[in-house]
Amino acid sequence: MLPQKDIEKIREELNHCSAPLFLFDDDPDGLTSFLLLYRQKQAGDWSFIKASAELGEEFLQKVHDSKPDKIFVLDKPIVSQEFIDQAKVPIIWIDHHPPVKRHNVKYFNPRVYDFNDSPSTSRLCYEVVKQDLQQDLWIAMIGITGDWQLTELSEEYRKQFPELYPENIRRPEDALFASRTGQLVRIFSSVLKGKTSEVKKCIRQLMEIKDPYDILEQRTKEGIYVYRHYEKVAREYQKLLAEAKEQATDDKLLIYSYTELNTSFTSDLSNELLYTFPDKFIVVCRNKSGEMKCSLRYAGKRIQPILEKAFSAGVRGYGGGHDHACGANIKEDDFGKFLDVVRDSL
Ligand SMILES: [Mn+2]
Repeated sequence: MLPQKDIEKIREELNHCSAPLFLFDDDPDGLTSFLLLYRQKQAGDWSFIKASAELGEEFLQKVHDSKPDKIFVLDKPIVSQEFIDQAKVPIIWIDHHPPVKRHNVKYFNPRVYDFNDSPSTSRLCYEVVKQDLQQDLWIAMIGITGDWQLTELSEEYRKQFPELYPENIRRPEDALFASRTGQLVRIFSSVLKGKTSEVKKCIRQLMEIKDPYDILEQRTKEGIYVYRHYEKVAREYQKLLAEAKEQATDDKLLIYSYTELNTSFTSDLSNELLYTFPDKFIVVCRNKSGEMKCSLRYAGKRIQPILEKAFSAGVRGYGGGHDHACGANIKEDDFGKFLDVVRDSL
């Protein structure tokens, strides 16, 4: 966890601005981090940034348009120095990916203190707002669960919503796939999929929703809107999931690729496949303009060294992430070679 002095500093920064711009990763952790800070501040502009993209110069236009007096970057592993230099606005960057060095940015990352301590960004943001927003613990729990984490917050959460987080949760994946909090994670994940205009409208609903049951039981017009969007996305997702499960054989590798132009389900699919097939090395990819955009999951070994081996063997691409969950972009022509390296490494 970040030291209390850092939490206080972030709180100060949030208090002392009038037109913040929030830029966040497009996954449940990034989204809930934003919601927590926004609900505290009740002001500002915002934009989500595709997980595959580093935050670079192409986002300067957004800065130019919204004229913020401060920028908060949430749950993004990489922000380019060019972006920082040219934004010409104070930047507060809160993250929990492997630390990187940048100048002229206020960087808050617990891994700077302890490399192995990686609480989700939503966990950090909840710490910042909790004295005013205890009622938003459920939002933090969605981000935490979405990042495959268990925290001591679950006890308080269970008191508030016993049916959303049953006693028998022992592992993060139990919360994700065998609790209604997991369903909320999937709902929040679906909010980030589809046409940008629809995504924005869904996020605006989430900014208003006070209670998770408003969504789960469709009790308010905002909840109904978000739930309907989720159902639409879920239909598409379930179709792909069924196809992916059919690819499982005796092979240690489970490879599933699909072509879909608008929506990426790779990360959600690979998570659920790993839960169903815990011993397999999961490769889910989306073929887009000659590149295989892959999501890799494997519980048995760290994935990063396998990736490095592939790249040094001449596979063209890039990738990285967490120990047992990585993303990678591999040139389509080298994909066979990439799979050979993975197979050899297991
Ligand atoms: Mn995260």
